[in-house]
Amino acid sequence: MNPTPLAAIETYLREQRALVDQALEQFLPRAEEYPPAIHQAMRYSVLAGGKRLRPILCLETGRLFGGDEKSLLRLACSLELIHTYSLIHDDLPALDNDDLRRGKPTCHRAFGEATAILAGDALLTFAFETLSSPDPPLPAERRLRVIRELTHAIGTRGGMVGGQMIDLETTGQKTDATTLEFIHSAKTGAFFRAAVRSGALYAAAREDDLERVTVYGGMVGLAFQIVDDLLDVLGSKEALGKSVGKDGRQRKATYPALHGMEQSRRIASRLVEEACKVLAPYGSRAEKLKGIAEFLLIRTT
Ligand code: GRG
Repeated sequence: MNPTPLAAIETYLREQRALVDQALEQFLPRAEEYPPAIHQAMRYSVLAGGKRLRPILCLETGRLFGGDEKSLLRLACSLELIHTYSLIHDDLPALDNDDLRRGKPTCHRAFGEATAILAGDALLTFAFETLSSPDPPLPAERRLRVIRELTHAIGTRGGMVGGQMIDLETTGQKTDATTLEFIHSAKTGAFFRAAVRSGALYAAAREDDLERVTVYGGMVGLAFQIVDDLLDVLGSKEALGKSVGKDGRQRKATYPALHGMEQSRRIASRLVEEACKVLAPYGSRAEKLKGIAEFLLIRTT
């Protein structure tokens, strides 16, 4: 009997996660390497789990355009290192002040605030050390374009830190739909877009292909964050491995707060539908990317 599409995508995601986990385990500095405290904190947060969605999107987009698996895996791991840095810093007392992440005490809870700040810094730095490694070889120009792509996506101008800044500034205030879309697209969407774009760039995709995956990545990233907002209301701490209900308590700008639950779900579904349509020219070769997008709508973790 053929597995249901949902079971098939779940199996695929599990396999891909294992691939990324194994590579991360190898790339990260050993826990006993001097100075051990920082390496232990880095490994603790990265290897605590996580869905590895950004690396998987990057790998799958790179494969779509015939990218080399070994190079793509290095790039994919760099994305996860950056993502984990953002989670560690986001959880700090000065920001979200969270105790739980990926089902475990947050980095600052486990290692102290100073070490957690350094572990975030170290992961961000290590991501670019990993990316700039000459093994496997890659034309320097292509590598540089990817580095520029990622730095822009996590920077201040329409990227992760910029989105986070506006998120902070608007907390507790009445926020309009345009500002909210900007916050989500910058804080989360830009990095999703960079995940697929960097995979495509590594595989030397053509500009028209790059444009298609850019639209896909932005829409999927925004849909992901809307579902994240919904899960903060509907999800459980046990399944998500992080605290829930915080957005409402902190009076954060979210889709459910502004548009209501039903309308937010509809917006997310429409984004995923549109994102999948953009991939139509690739036919069944883009099945996995479509499956990942659809999975994001029904995720509970
Ligand atoms: C520089 C002090 C300082 C802080 C920066 C960059 C930053 C703080 C925050 C980034 C914004 C951020 C953390 C957005 C959250 C996006 C989000 C919903 C993350 C959760 O992603 P999942 O569900 O997590 O993919 P897992 O654990 O599965 O990897």
